Amino acid sequence: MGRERQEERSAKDRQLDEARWDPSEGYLTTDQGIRVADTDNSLTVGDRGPSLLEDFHLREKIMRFDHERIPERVVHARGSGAHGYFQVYESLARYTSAEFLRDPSVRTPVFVRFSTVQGSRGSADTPRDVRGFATKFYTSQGNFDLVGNNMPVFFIQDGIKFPDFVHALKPEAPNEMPTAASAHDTFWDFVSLQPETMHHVIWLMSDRAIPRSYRMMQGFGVHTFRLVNDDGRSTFVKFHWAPKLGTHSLVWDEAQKIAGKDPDFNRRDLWEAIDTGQYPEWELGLQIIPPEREFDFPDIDLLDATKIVPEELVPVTPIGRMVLDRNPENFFAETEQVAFCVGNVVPGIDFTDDPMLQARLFSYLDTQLTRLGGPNFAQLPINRPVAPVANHQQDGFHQQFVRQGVANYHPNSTGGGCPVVAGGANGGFVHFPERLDGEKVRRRAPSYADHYGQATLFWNSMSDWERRHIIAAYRFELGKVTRPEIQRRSVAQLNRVDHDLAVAVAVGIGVSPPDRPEVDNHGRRSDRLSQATAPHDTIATRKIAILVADGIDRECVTSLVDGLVARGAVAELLAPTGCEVRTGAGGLAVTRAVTTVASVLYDAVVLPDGTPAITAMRADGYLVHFVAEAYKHGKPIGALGAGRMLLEHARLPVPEATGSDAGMVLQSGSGAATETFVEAFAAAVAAHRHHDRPV
Ligand code: HDE
Repeated sequence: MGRERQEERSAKDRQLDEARWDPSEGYLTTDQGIRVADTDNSLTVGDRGPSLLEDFHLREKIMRFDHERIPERVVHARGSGAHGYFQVYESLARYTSAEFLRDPSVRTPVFVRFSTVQGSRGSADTPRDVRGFATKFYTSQGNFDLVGNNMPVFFIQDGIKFPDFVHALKPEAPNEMPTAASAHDTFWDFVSLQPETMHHVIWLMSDRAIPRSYRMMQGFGVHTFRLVNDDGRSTFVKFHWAPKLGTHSLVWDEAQKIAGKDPDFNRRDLWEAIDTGQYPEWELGLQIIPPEREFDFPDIDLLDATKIVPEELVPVTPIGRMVLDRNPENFFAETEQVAFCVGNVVPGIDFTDDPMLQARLFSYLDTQLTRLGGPNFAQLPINRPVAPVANHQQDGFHQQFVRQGVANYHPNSTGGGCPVVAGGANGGFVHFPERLDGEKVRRRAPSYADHYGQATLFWNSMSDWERRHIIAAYRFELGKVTRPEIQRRSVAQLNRVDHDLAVAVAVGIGVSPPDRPEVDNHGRRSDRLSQATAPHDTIATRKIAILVADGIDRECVTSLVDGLVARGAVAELLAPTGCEVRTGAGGLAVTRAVTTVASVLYDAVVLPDGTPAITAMRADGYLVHFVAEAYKHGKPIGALGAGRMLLEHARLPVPEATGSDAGMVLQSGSGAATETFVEAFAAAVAAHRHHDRPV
């Protein structure tokens, strides 16, 4: 759908045309192009006799089916992708020779894949987990892959620990449990023995680990990278993606229920937003650090992936915009076969000596060999650069091109010396000539030693409700741990982050709380870390359930829908059965039967006026639960006229008459929704969740 809408088709899209095929016309054939006469009956001796080996169609059909699966990604197996474009606001030529960052008129095609980390390919979208945010930029100078996450730090400092970390995180070896969860012994055993994980673990215990939508989460390159300009000057940068819709999360109880009600929740959300033209958008920003400032930040080594550089120290400079405007046409060909490699950089972007980044430079290229069955994975349609490819790499499994001529070596005269080696002057990639001197050692730098300070910074920066959620998350996770010594060790580690946090968690899991702080809380904060301080100013694409039944007030419903849709929200009419409900003014089409969905799949609920409808709803346990559950999850609830009767029936605290309180918005009297009501309700939806409600 999005493809037709695009004003101009990108170079990548035109390239994909070569790989597209449309099965909507022509005859069914075998892989050899032979027309098939019958695809429903095997070739047998007589009607009930044995099948014949010569049935090439049967053999081919079954053989192809047998081999449809490829190995899933060893981490980040569950994911969803989309196409789009990136455009820089103004030239960054003073920092980089990367052309896509220098020409504001260029729209660079991108493919983005979002993912969870722990679960298998078929696991639910909403576990407590880090989310991957990987972007492939198809630039005119070749592919640049920014393979990031939705959290700005990582669990470990050195890539050599990654296999240990992932083994501990993944389902346990004897029984392959738990799926898509970190709440188990081996994870907490590892992190409590490896204190460098403390900072990332507190992010994982925060609401960042349960994003409401891929469209509503930040992205981070995590490592410090370099930009290098035409003069060879290097600048350190950290990449930040900021979602246009703000950064919003689910609540934990809701996330767990969604995993059952709609395991594809985040995937569906991304797909539907793009399909309906509400294109997700992010702003790319850079923290820019000149080389002379490398050692200006006490306790922060720029090469340590467990540390952020607080935005108070280095603000984020917005540099461009990414829009995702087209869904994949085939999940396997695009989202499954896309191969991100951290080592894919273009001239003007370079690496640093972060030992995590260096290990990743090997891992991504290596893992694709197994996953995609050989070394030619860069020739798969989704992975092919739009820049020309010409080299002497050859052969291997699944080679797609027929190379011409004899010159498969360099230097050659048989091919006129081609392809020509560019050198730096003609746009060849020249590695930044970093000056290095040192002994070969296996040793962690002393500048990586502070494992707790930034976990404390994160904790200090949270609002009250965010802290409550973090405590509840630690209690949930450690409460599932079966070995008391792991629980005790985890509490002891928390006591180095913050004493009150450690005590609150200990009490919740029945471990004796520490009697005094292990270290004093340094008291520093960074306000940008809290989701509470982020802007809450739009209801675009929020999903609002309007509960209706026979006898609902039509004018009230239509005015509500009009007011909410005009502000960009998605309003759905949910009724006891599908199709339509009766109103005094004729039938009213509904979106779906309420029993096919649940409150956890919506951002807010409205009960319109209509005494007969509301009276009937009061007798319907599913609907009463729907509203009570939405309340429990802090969601805005609107009620007009008779609608308040259902709130009272569900024993929810209801504001007196017209007015709003803690996300409960009321309009008394009958008739259409007033502008005042819609405005107040929209403000409550924009605020997202109302966590300070009495429960
Ligand atoms: Fe990955 N990671 N990773 N990772 N990672 C993979 O590559 C690895 C790390 C990230 O949608 C694998 O193609 C090592 C940090 C994303 O296809 C594998 C280390 C960050 C994705 C791999 C890390 C990430 C992956 C598995 C420690 C955030 C999904 C399949 C040195 C900056 C990409 C694959 C997609 C996937 C290795 C740490 C992000 C095994 C060794 C830090 C978003 O190569």
